[in-house]
Amino acid sequence: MSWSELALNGRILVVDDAMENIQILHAALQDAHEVLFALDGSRALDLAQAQRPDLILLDAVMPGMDGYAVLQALRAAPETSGIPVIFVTALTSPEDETRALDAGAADFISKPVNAAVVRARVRTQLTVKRQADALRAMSLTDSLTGVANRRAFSERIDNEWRRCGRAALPMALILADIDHFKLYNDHYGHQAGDACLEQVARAFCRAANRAQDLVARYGGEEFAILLPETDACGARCVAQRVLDELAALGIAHAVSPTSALLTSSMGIAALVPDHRTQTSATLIRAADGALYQAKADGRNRYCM
Ligand code: GH3
Ligand code: MG
Ligand code: MG
Ligand code: MG
Repeated sequence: MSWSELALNGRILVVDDAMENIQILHAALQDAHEVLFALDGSRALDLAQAQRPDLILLDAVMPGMDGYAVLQALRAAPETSGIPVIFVTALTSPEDETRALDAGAADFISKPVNAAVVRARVRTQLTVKRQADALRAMSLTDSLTGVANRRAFSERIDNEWRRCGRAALPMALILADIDHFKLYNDHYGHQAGDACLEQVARAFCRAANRAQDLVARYGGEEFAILLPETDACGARCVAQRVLDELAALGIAHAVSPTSALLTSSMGIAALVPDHRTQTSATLIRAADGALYQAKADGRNRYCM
């Protein structure tokens, strides 16, 4: 099996204080999975953070940080809270098993392990994980344009609001609304309107192309571009690129009162979040006010 096929079958982190146990589990899994291992709890947490495995096989009894403490720490960090954990342990009383499941373990395998049982239980958990990941991705994506949806935007702006606020970094928001889109639909039809939204969304993504930028469909023909760690000057630069990208698309809008091409108006807000006394609604309100101004000033422009 090639490396990429192994990656398809999931990355598994095996945690056990006895190398012998790691070797047994590794032998059972290595043909179909990429296997990482850790000999203690704190190394396991570091690896989980850095490598984001799809599944963790966790020994319950370890010196220092035991399996329950590791599980608790995994659940507490947002980056690792979604990783399923199977407890692998010689403690097999119903109390032990319930305690592991109550702590948030997805499953429980007793030692000495049987390779076929390990493989079957791992497959089940990886399937569940894959479905959960797909469902989450779907719940955060706009189905027409493929960009983030309003829910994803709300999650992200609140996180960035707190993160940039704590670090005293600026953040910016551009709210964009397509000009005279109702007339576009009326003239070219709703399907052409849909195709247009897809093209426009891609143009926004080209204009805001850093890894931390987020383009989201905010409403019907409204988009939000969230620019963490960006000041007013950087945001204006992105807004100008949006105007240029849309002009380059050259989508005809024969019945627009303000331009022969499809255009967008934008409102920009940029500030260092005062996250202790205000919420991200402050930023959205400011961008919305500026958007209103851009419309009033004649459209196909940005205001701040
Ligand atoms: P303005 O320049 O003032 O923004 O005018 P507008 O016509 O764009 O504004 P208005 O809010 O009156 O109309 C928005 C239009 O966007 C109406 C609606 O049919 C269209 N729209 C919203 N969502 C979709 C969609 O998913 N597909 C299509 N094709 N049209 C949509
Ligand atoms: Mg042990
Ligand atoms: Mg609108
Ligand atoms: Mg509009």
